[in-house]
Parts: sequence; structure tokens; C-alpha cells
Amino acid sequence: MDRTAAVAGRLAGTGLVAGDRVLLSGPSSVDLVVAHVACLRSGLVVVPVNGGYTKAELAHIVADSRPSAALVDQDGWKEILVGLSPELRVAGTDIRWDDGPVPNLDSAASADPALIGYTSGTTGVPRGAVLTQANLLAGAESVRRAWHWTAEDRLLLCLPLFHMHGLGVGLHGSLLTGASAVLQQGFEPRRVLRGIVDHDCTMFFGVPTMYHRLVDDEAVGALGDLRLCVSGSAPLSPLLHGRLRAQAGISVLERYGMTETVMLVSNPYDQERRAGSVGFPLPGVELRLADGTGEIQVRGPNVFTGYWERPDADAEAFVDGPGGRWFRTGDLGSIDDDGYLSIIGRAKELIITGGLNVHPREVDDVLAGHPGLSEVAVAGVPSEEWGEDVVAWIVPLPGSPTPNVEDIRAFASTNLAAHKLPRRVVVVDALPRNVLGKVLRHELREAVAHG
Ligand code: MCA
Ligand code: AMP
Repeated sequence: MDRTAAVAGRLAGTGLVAGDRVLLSGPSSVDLVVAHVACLRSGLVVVPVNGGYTKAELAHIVADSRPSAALVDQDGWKEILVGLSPELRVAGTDIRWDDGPVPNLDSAASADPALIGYTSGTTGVPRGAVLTQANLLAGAESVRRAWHWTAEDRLLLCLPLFHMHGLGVGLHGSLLTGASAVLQQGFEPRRVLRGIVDHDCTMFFGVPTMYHRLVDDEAVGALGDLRLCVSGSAPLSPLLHGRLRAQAGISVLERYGMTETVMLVSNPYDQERRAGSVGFPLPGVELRLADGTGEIQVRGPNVFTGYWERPDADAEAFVDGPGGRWFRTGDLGSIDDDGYLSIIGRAKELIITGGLNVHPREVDDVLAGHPGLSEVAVAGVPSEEWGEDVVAWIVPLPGSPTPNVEDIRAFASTNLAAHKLPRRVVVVDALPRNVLGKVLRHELREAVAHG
């Protein structure tokens, strides 16, 4: 509390006032956590940014959110940020600015914006989901109750702190509960398993790709020492669920959430954790399946208020229904006779690779600029390790050399973070299109599955 108050004084000392946006990004560290909490206590609006973003991706977030300050640790980012916005106050997350008088802390109203999470949602261009102080609190409180999280718990936290999974669940849950967390930078299976033992951890949260790597480590039994392992951000296959049970003696608890909503649905703590299902709505969350489509729609104190300065996106994202506004998740669900929800598909065009979202149109748009291509479209194809792989279907320009996957990746890497780069390239004569000229991505995917 003292450290966050002192940092809040430094932030206020440079003229930052409640409501200003502050870009925050860095590998996990205590400084990053202190900076984040100082912002929230001061009423500043945190804009977490993926540290793997390129200059182009960063530029979009800066232009859109118009931050007043940036606290970033990545090499080269300070220069990029000052170049993008000369008046931006930029520091590392250790914030070596002069101390200032501590401002009024903890006085933000529950409806005040606290965090803007950028997400590609249903369109290619990332937009900012505005979460209020109350949304963040509700998001952490529901899992605290559902997962019996107590001050005695110690979480091994290797998820990045710039996405909702690590930040809104792992960090906020630990802080709300008064529990402890062991922060690790990046994911290395043996370091995780050793950390669990060395620090007497009780919980681990991960994405399925992490579990896929952990289960193949000979020390995976360390997971069996934990009272709770949670998986989310992408589907955990029943096969992997079964392997973890057989090899580590744990029944992983799968849950479902979104940047816009923090956590929504979770398998039960005390009853059967059903493989292939995400369980029941968390405390406070109302959930329904839309007639006809089966789209999952939700309401609750955790659900965000809307996208930053994007009334057009809000108009598409929310629908009126019983009791007021419902958020359309874009995920398709089914509920079995026991009330367990399964996610059976997506209405939105989204690829999830290693727990990270990639919007195919964002990649299409970059690759369309490649001089050797006449047409290109990307889609996700199933991958055991990554959940889905980004694959590009290309129609080479007649007379030009056909680019290979390295050429395509090198070209796109100027504008796209590494996880968005295609892992494979398939050369075709033409792309399948409907009568309106829209690319039929599912036909591309099926061609790979059956080829
Ligand atoms: C890294 N690469 C990836 C990914 N991550 N490629 C595709 N998908 C990815 N997710 C690239 C690297 O840049 C590298 O490229 C190559 O793949 C191999 O990298 P590797 O060392 O194997 O990867 P890693 O550094 O170990 O990262 C894998 C990871 C990481 C640990 C699974 O992606 C990760 O932390 N994912 C979790 C992200 C997360 O927190 N998601 C939650 C968001 P090159 O060879 O070119 O260098 S969703 C959310 O928050 C909602 C609320 C929810 O429900 O949770
Ligand atoms: P993000 O926008 O990064 O917060 O990602 C949210 C999306 O991740 C959701 O809309 C789902 O499509 C997906 N997701 C999260 N958890 C799960 C899960 N347990 N199973 C399947 N999909 C999930």
C-alpha cells in the first residue's frame, strides 16, 4: 500500500489526473504490479498492451486511446512512443520520476473506467473494451468465491500481465483475496513445476498450450501437489484433460471468459469438472443462448460498459432482452441436461492460437500488400499444441516467384506480432468465394482437414 501510494504521488506529480489513460506493458515484475495498482487507486485508466506488438500495432492503440503517459519496459518502445506522440510522458515501470504529493487515493466511483483492454472482437481492427472499477472487482470476486480462494493460497502466475487472464483473474484475484502469487516471466515448463514445489504453491492458471507442454515434462507430477489447476482462454481438449488426470492426478478446472467480461462460466469446484465443458455461470452472471443461433449472451456486474469511443461497435455487441442489455459474446454454446455449458463454435471470425486471439482480416489486410500475391486469405486450422494454427492460402501473382512461408512471415512481421504470423502457406489457384465475393474461410479449413 505504501509503495503504490508513493508511485501514485509520482504519477500525480507529472500532472496526471483521474480519467487519464496510462499505457502499461512489461514482463511480469513487482514494479509492474505496483504501477498498475497505483494507477487504479488514483483513478487513472490502465491500458495494458501486449509486449510483443509491433510499432504499427502500438501506434493504433496510442492513436485510439490517446494516453497521457506510458509505463513500458520493452527495448526500443520509449523511442517509438515519443515518436508517435511527443507530449506523452514515458517511463519504465519502475517510474523514476520525482516524488509528488500523494493524491486522493481509492476515491474512484464504481462506475468510473479503470481499464481499457484492446481486443479484435468481431472486426479486424482492435478496439478498446472499457471496464469499470466495479467490473474488475466483480470479475475477481466471482472467482474468489467459486474457487474457494483464500489468503492461504499461493498462485504460480506465469501468464502475461497484459491480458485479462493473468491480470484480471490471476493478479486481481490474488490481491482481492490477500493471497500471494509467485510471478514468473514467460512460460518454461520445468521452471513452473520447480516453482510450484519450491514456493509451496497451491494454484496454477494456464492456457491449454501450457498444459500441453507441462504434461510432456517428466516432473508434471508437481501439478498434483496443487489444490487447483485452472485452464482457460481456449478450449482444453478432453484428451489433454484425461492425460493430465492420468499423469498428474489432477482434474483441471476449465472456465470461460473474455476481455470484455472478465470471467463468465466455470466448472464447479466441488462437483464433477466435466471435460469438454466450461461449467456453470459464475456468481452474479446471467447467461442465455440466443434462439436459433445458440449464441452465448450474458449480463452481470462483470460485463463491460462498451467499447471506447465506438458506439457503432456497441450497437452490434449488445442486444435488448429480458431485464435490459445483453452482451453478445460471439461464441456458440449448448447446455446439457445437467446444466453444463459447452462452447461448440464461434459466430465471430476468430483464430485462437496458444490462448491469443488473431483476427483473420487483420492478417489478410497486411498480406494483401505483398507484391507477389494476387489474392490471400487466412484461417485457423486445428493444432494439438496451439489449439489453432494461423494458415495463409495464397494465389501467387502470375509471373512473380511464389513466396514461401518464410517470405510471408518476414513480410508480415513488420506490422504483425509474432503470434499472428502464418505457420503454414497453402498455394491455390483461386480462393473459394460466395456470390458476394466474400471468402469462404470454412471451405479453406475443410480443404486442409480433408486434404
Ligand atoms: C508465441 N508464439 C506464438 C504464440 N506465442 N505463436 C502462436 N500463438 C501463440 N500464442 C510464437 C513465438 O513468438 C515464437 O515465434 C514461436 O511462436 C515459438 O515460441 P515459443 O517460445 O514456443 O512460445 P512461448 O514464448 O513459450 O509462448 C507460448 C505461450 C504464450 C506461453 C503459450 O503464447 C502465452 O503466454 N499465451 C497465453 C496468452 C494469454 O495470457 N492469453 C489470455 C488472453 P518465433 O519463432 O517467430 O520467434 S484471453 C483472456 O484473457 C480471456 C479473458 C480468457 O478467457 O482468459
Ligand atoms: P479474449 O478476447 O482474448 O478475451 O478472448 C475471449 C475468447 O476466448 C472467448 O470469446 C472465447 O472464444 C475464448 N475462450 C475463452 N475461454 C475459453 C474456453 N475455456 N473454451 C473455449 N473458448 C474460450
